[in-house]
Amino acid sequence: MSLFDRMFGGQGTVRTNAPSPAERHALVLYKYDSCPFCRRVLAAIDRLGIEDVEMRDTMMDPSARRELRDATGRTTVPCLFIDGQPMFESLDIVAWLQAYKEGALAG
Ligand SMILES: N[C@@H](CCC(=O)N[C@@H](CS)C(=O)NCC(=O)O)C(=O)O
Repeated sequence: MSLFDRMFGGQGTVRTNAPSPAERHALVLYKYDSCPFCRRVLAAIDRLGIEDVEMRDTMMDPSARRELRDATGRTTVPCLFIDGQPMFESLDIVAWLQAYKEGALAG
């Protein structure tokens, strides 16, 4: 493997926001169950067998909703915090989880 590959993650590609297979990430999902976009993310978590996601329900728990608003200025769900950084958009979240799982399996 070249020095470039060792520094930047292989195959000459600079990887910035890609999930790292070697690390576990702290994952916290803000959601509520009747939200169809949340259900898309929950189904992906289930299908992928990802177990280490802390769930915060913004419908059942007003303090979770406040936390989300205070941290991001928004109350939109789903929102996945990855090591403290919020990611909105269910399709982006599903794509990230998929890549995380593939990395975790490969690593
Ligand atoms: N395009 C977004 C849509 C998210 C969305 O519209 N979520 C609704 C619940 S179904 C929501 O949180 N609405 C309340 C708000 O934006 O404060 C996604 O795919 O995640």
